[in-house]
Amino acid sequence: MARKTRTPEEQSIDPAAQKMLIYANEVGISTAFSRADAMAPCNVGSAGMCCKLCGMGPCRLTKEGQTGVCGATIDTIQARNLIRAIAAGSAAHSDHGRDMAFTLKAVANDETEGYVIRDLAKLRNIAAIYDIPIDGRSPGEIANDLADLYISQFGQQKGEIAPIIRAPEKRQKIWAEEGVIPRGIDREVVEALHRTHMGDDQDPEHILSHAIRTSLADGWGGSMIATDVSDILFGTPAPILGEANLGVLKDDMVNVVVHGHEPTLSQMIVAASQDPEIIEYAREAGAEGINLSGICCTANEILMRQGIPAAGNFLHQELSILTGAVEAMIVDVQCIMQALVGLAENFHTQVITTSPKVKIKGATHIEFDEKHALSTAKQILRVAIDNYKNRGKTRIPQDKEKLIPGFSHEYINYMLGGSYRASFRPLNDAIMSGRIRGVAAIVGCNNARTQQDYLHVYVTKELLKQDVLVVETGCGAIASAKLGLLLGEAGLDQVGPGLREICETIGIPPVLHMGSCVDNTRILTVLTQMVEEGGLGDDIDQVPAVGLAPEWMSEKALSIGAYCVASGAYVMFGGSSPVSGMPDRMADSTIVSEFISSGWEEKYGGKLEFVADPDEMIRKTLEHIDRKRADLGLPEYEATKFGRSGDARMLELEALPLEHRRKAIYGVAAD
Ligand code: XCC
Ligand code: SF4
Repeated sequence: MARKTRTPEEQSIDPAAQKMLIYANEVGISTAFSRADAMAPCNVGSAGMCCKLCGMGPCRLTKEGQTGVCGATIDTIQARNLIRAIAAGSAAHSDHGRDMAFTLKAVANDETEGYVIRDLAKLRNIAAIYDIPIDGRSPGEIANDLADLYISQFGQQKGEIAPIIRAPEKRQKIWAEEGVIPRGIDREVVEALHRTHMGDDQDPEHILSHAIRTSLADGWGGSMIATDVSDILFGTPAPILGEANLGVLKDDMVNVVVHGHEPTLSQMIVAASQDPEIIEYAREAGAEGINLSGICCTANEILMRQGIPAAGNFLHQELSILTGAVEAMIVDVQCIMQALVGLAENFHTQVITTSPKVKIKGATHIEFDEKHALSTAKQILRVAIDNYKNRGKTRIPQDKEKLIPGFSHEYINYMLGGSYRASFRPLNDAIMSGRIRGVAAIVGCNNARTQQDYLHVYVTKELLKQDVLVVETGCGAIASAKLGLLLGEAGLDQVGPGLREICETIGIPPVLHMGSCVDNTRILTVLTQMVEEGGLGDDIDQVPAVGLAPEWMSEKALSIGAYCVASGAYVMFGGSSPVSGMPDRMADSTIVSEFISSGWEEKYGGKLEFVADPDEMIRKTLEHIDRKRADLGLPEYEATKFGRSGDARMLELEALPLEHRRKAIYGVAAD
């Protein structure tokens, strides 16, 4: 059956992307968008009905009651596939965290080139959490101890990983009772692989309990370590003005795009690009200088710390090369399409791999290590500059939007109360009064099978109208950025009146960009702090909040989803469900899909669901938020109750006759 080929407008809602897709069609170059159209996903595999764990398979279970050659049921197979994906996601995030911890150790011992400890306050705060002595000690000594502690989390064999103590106490008790507190990060990932080897764990619920443990090793382990160390070394983000979309590329400059995840590389490229010697070298090559931009989570890392523009999210990686204006795309780990190399052959772009873990056939490999970080970064930039003369015709779409990213939990704390009264009290109060109905974290990837950015932006906009405060990370945040939703007060005409009042009072955008995907741990920290502040229950599952990943595609997203559920959140994924099961059964009615929803909710108060229809996702979000409000005894949300303070209220009062005005202000008709 012929597949439907989508038009560029159907493939992406982003005008810059549409322009590049029209060009790709004209010249007959394939992209992830066109390849997705040309190849239908395997309907057996996508529903989680295929097992290829041993040489007797792959076993395709397409009929009711059918089992694999070994007798494995559909439920066991789906549970095994899901935990394997979660383990891979947890491994990816955590290995990133491990590299950060090793970098911290090296910086503490003066073994690196170019890095410093930039955020002493964060170093001291984090060290204090773990009872690492700080008084009278040098930053290097403290950092060395913290690095040792963090490095030991990966290979720890027994006990509990240290960052777990940062969760609400009640949550820790639930985890202890369920026996899911990770012993060591690597251990849980290895055990997930062991349990799913042919002929091991074949009880779906038992397998999925370990999936929770494996995901917790990510969220309250590897990812949290990654965020902590990134802040310590490169600074805790605070709001900064940035720009996003392909229009950030420049015709008269050497365009260098950094793509991937680990800030160790991108931060050093930022530093090197500002080096006078490198700028001079670019000028000698006939360019005005070096123009750096980012793709994917690397973009978020440098955007929220230095305001370096984001060229785009996941599906923009190929599109940026199609502009013909990119001298070099520098990649490290994760979410890097192999197609980049073949695509770049049509242009002058050099794809440069830098991680000892990632090579792509045909790409230039310049290995990056912290001991020679700055020199290597300069070497990479010289390769890019040397390539400037090979540039042909460019077609940079002039689309870009401004944004204000950088809402770390530390900053949110500060912005709500200033230096002296930093606190989450105003946020809790706003939720308790009903000005803010609840909070939604809208995170995760782009997926070439759905219209790029549509689901992210649609769900975000609808929830804002309903007075739901939105926090975002990853490619979802860049989607909102490109479409102008992270613009501070400029976007306030699109939000509900109560939320608008809060945003105007505090001076924040209604969508808070909190960073990259490992920074979803910032959301865990915010939720914990909201609980500790009081008034919203004593555990995360009581907070009127949901997590949404409307366009998910990566295994990391599944790991994030699972640890958020384990932390008490209701999490919904859009797109297709890897556990939907038999085509002749109703979706979401398999034992596994039931278990990760109502089964996990019974244990953890959070649940994971795959909801393809965005309106359904919005409906369920609001229903959940309202139910949590009711459970807390908070007033029912009323759409028109708030939004009258400030200027609007004053104008209204002024319009009243004097005696009515006094009554309105003082409650009595004075005089
Ligand atoms: Fe990758 Fe982190 Fe997904 Fe974007 S959102 S496509 S994982 S870059 Ni994390
Ligand atoms: Fe088939 Fe069982 Fe082997 Fe899986 S483990 S491929 S179900 S025989």
